[in-house]
Amino acid sequence: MAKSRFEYVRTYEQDQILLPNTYIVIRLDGRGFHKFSAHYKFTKPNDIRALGLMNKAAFCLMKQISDICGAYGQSDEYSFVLQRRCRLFDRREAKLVSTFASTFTAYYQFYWNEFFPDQPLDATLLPSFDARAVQYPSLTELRHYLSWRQADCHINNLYNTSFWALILKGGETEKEAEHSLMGTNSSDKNELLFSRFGINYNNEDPVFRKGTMLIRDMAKASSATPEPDLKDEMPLQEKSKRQAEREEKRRRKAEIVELHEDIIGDGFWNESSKWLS
Ligand code: DGT
Ligand code: MG
Ligand code: MG
Ligand code: MG
Ligand code: MG
Repeated sequence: MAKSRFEYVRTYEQDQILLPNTYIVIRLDGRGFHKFSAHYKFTKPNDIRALGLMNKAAFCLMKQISDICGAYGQSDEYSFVLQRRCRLFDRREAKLVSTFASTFTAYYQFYWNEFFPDQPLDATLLPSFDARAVQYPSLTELRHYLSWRQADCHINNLYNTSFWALILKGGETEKEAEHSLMGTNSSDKNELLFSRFGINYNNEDPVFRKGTMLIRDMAKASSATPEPDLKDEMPLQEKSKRQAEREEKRRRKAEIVELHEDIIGDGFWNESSKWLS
């Protein structure tokens, strides 16, 4: 095809390519959800509808993009883990983060009515998400990354649960509640919840305490369709292409499992080979 004389401007485009053989994590975070959650009257400290909608959007993104092996969400954020050998969009950073953010946002808006039937979205305040990509060289850093996000979930949730109990059950003002919690550690908050409000923090909904981990369970992905043996005389390139297609098919078929459990300790990571590759 003939090129126009304007074509040269393309050379000004610069693709940032993410490093090969690293775990790519793409974290999305709701833009201005402090205001957004107040506008749509999210319940405090946690709104199960809002979390359900986040999980739905994340699940749909995982269904659509089979390179995602797992995802962890809490509050207004979701982190998506790509397989180490992922070649999606030739690992172009801008293409990855913009596609993830816009696709996730599209699903979030599409399913809004299902989770908030009494509160239609209003064009003056629509949900949107930012996105960033981080690369981790080994399983250790990936594990520490996900642990960091779950620890954040725990710390915030314990604080918010205590804060809103003091206000909603204890009749304190926001200022007073803030003052009451000043300088308290975790066990102080657990004790306060129990002695003053009869709340055993450990009995709170795990989706609030632990967040949500979605894994693509490859162990359950039966290679249901028995593949004929690849012909020995087949060219190597053709062979690996066929293998990649087969792998892709398996990933698409695999069940996506939703967990609300500890992802910091060894238990979860001893089983990680079934979703991480
Ligand atoms: P950003 O991310 O810099 O654009 O600003 P924000 O306002 O989104 O800040 P961020 O992401 O640090 O904090 C999340 C906000 O969303 C925080 O103010 C609490 C709110 N939020 C998230 N989930 C819930 C919920 O289930 N219920 C309520 N009431 N608020 C929530
Ligand atoms: Mg922020
Ligand atoms: Mg946010
Ligand atoms: Mg956030
Ligand atoms: Mg295009």
